[in-house]
Amino acid sequence: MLEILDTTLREGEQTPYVNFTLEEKITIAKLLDAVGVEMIEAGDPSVSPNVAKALQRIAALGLKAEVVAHSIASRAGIDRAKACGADRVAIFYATSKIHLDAKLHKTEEQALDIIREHVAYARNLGLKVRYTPEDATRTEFGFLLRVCNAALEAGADRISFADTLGIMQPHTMTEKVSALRKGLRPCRIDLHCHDDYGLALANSMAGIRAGADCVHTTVNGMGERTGIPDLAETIVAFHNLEGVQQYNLAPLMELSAYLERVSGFFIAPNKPITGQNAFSHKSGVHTNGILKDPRTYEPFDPAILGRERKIVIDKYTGKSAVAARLEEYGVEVSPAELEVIVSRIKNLGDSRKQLFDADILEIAEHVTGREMDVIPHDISAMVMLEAESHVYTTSVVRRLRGLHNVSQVYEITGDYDISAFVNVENVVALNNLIEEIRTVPGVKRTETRMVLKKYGGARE
Ligand code: HCA
Ligand code: CU
Repeated sequence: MLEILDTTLREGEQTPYVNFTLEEKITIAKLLDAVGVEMIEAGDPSVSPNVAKALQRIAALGLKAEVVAHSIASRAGIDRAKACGADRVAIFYATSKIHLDAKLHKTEEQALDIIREHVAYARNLGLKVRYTPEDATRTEFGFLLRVCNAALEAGADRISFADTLGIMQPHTMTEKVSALRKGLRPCRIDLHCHDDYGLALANSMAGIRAGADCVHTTVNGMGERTGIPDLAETIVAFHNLEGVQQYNLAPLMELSAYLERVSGFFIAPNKPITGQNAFSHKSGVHTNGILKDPRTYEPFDPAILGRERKIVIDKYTGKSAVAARLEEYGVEVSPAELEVIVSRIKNLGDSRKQLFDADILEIAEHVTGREMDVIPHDISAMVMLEAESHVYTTSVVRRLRGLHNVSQVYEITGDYDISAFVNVENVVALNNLIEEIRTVPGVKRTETRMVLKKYGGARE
């Protein structure tokens, strides 16, 4: 059975410029527990007193997940892990020639002794122990087996096969994990795959097929450099493609959005699973297919994540998508009218970035000469924000820009400091978005102005 260790709180906090507060860490840990990951790596207590404190608080939450402390091979570090109440300590010590020579200045034999000693020390404190040969994938394989078996003999029950530089491919992963399984004493094997070539999840899946037990993830794929596999992508890929059913998918979107908000680290719209465009369809051919049967262009139903598909209307749009959108408003048009409406949209779409339902309804009014007494479901609004006086306005802007549905952000003069232009599907979504904006650190108050009509200017 697959296991997941989520390390958003350790590897994720190693993302450049990312630091979580204690309360944020607790919220993240609870959400991860609601997803049902088997292990939460909650920090290395030697990094700072705050990291240690967070670890301690998380260990005391009584979560279902095992709480893991990361640690270098040092007695003081292992003592701190114990003092924090962690269930397990993950001791890492590099084993590749380049790391031993250039970084640690140790011979292989010295490394072996250090690893043995520290694993045994942790075990004697009553901690469960994982040993991570850092840079394992560049370690001479015979030495890797020796070192791991020494750690297992000293009391570790888990080895993390760390692809620290993300250099593996699915087929090399298959070979190495199979060989590890053969050469190691009985143990659990974790996969810690970095994403330097964009292969982290593929490598993890190959490794699991080859006999490993556990995949390391972070929310939104955060981590050093290009990070490690994204939690949501990992869970959905294993769920849909490998039949792994044990995780709760419901909190995944919330977790991703929460992490974006508190980290200021934003995902791309084309990110699989959680990205804004993951279930959006645009060209006439695609939308036509989707409207007839969503299975034509969707690998799975977005509802499993609580998401909805979206049909984007612009110059690529065909008749069926426009007819469907008008139908949503109870507006019926003749085939001839539809033809003209679509051609107008195509012309408009040449000069505009995004069409709102209000634009489409207005075109339909012009073409048919009939007044359409409907209110567009989607709403545009300007949210004016006042920032706290001690806050750097640009940092608030940066966070706002990452929120879904915020299309433009301006720093402005006057009573307010910032104006954000937002576009949402309905009033409930607007309300939620305003609430979300109010939780952005540094936002003192907001005032929202809903757009009633929108006009393009000459220079648009
Ligand atoms: C690092 C260490 C590590 C450890 C992985 C693990 C890596 O920050 O360099 O303990 O499983 O990538 O090797 O994250
Ligand atoms: Cu790592």
